[in-house]
Amino acid sequence: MYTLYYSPRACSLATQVILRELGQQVALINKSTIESFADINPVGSIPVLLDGEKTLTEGAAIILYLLHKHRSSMLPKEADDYQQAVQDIMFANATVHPAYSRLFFITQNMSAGVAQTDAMKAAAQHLTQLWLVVESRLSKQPFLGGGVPSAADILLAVYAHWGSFFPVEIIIGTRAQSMISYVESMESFQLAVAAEQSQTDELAS
Ligand SMILES: N[C@@H](CCC(=O)N[C@@H](CS)C(=O)NCC(=O)O)C(=O)O
Repeated sequence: MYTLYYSPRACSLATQVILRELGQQVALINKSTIESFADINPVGSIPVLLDGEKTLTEGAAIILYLLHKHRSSMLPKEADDYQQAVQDIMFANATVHPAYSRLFFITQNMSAGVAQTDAMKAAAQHLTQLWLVVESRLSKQPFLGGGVPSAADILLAVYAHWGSFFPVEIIIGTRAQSMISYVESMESFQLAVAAEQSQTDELAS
């Protein structure tokens, strides 16, 4: 049994989906319920995963660890396929995630006005470019993982939702949109969202 520290609809949702894809049990702890989260992760970010005595941080590292440990086909053995899978995970986690994080940062740290609007537009344009890269990758296959969703597809589907929080246009092509819709319809994804929601409802009552 793993324990996952999460925030609703944050990147930790992808970790939970992947744990479910791997058939693993997971207990969820909402970060907001922890008084001193810095004691758990001094960086302050989620996901944080507890595996027995071990405390794991950094989303991509956690996912690679889980795929390796549970011998998942989402982490292929053959060198070229392995390299592509890791590159895709890093593209999602280290390139697309921070590009979305910019929107949160601008909203939280710049006063409303022309400068903020321009910064938001520039961030959205960058995201549109990144989704074009995804669109191009999907010209020959439905998922970054080929015929089936990979960890990177799951990460991207989680991030794509964040665009709806902001008054900007981020263009996601039809192939990427189909990939996202498929991942969102997966049982593991639906159960993960429902598990977060049920805790949120409990906290509110
Ligand atoms: N490099 C970290 C960054 C993770 C990250 O930015 N997480 C966001 C949520 S998606 C976060 O924890 N933000 C602060 C917060 O929610 O309080 C990782 O990949 O795990």
